[in-house]
Amino acid sequence: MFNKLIRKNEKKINIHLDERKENAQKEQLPSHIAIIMDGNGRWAKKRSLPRIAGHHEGMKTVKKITLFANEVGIDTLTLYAFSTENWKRPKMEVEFLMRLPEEFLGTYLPELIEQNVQVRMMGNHDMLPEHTKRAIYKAMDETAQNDGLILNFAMNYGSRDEIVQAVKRIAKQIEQKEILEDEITEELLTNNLMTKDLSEPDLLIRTSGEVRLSNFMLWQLAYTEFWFTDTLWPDFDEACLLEAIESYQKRNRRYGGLKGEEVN
Ligand code: V07
Repeated sequence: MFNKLIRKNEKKINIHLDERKENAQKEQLPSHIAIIMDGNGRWAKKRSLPRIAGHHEGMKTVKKITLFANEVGIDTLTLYAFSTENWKRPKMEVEFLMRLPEEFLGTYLPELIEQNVQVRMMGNHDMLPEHTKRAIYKAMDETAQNDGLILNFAMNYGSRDEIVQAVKRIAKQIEQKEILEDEITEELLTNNLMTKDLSEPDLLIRTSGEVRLSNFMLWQLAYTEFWFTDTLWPDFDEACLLEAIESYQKRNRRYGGLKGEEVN
């Protein structure tokens, strides 16, 4: 029993990354992967570095995972970069975080364009500093014609706020007699969310051992498979992403082609 387990593990380690990638591509891939990129501060603390060093390292992981997800054939990657709660952090840390989109795009945008990636953003833009918005809008603009991976950053995003905004918009449509109460459906609410142009995530990943949603895509994750790992975000790599995808595919296989939800 244990020997079998050990052999299985060794086999897994020994299979080259490319081979694992190719095997994953033979089966149904998650079309949309969403990630809560946790553990940057802890990564830095372990090395006696300031928290911002962890954020900076985490930024490099974003680039690595984006290019790999694109290579594998994932359609959409949504990354939780900055939550509405993150404003409570020390001013200096917030200022550093707000510089990261510029640094990221300044360094990597040419390669993202070359790799056909489309940059998008969801969240409340109003409160973001001008310099942050400028960099992101420019990237969105310059990648709008691409048709590869959609790289969707959740910036100043909170899911309950997103739902409240959607409800307000619908209320206004009713008030202005554009729709009737009976026309309020799940689909209508879905179409008033910030993700209206995206599919729902098939796979949610959260790193760093926390097992919470933290106000992330509450509506959109209703049927999503969750995958949690103790790996800290700056240590997350191609093999980790493949492991999450393999786990997703194993679960999918277990449903044995059953369509729809089996709740009983
Ligand atoms: C941030 C690095 C990843 C770990 C999580 C916290 C720190 C990339 C971006 C980004 C955002 C928008 C964009 C291009 C890049 C980013 C923030 C934090 C606020 F268009 N990484 N990263 N933004 N971290």
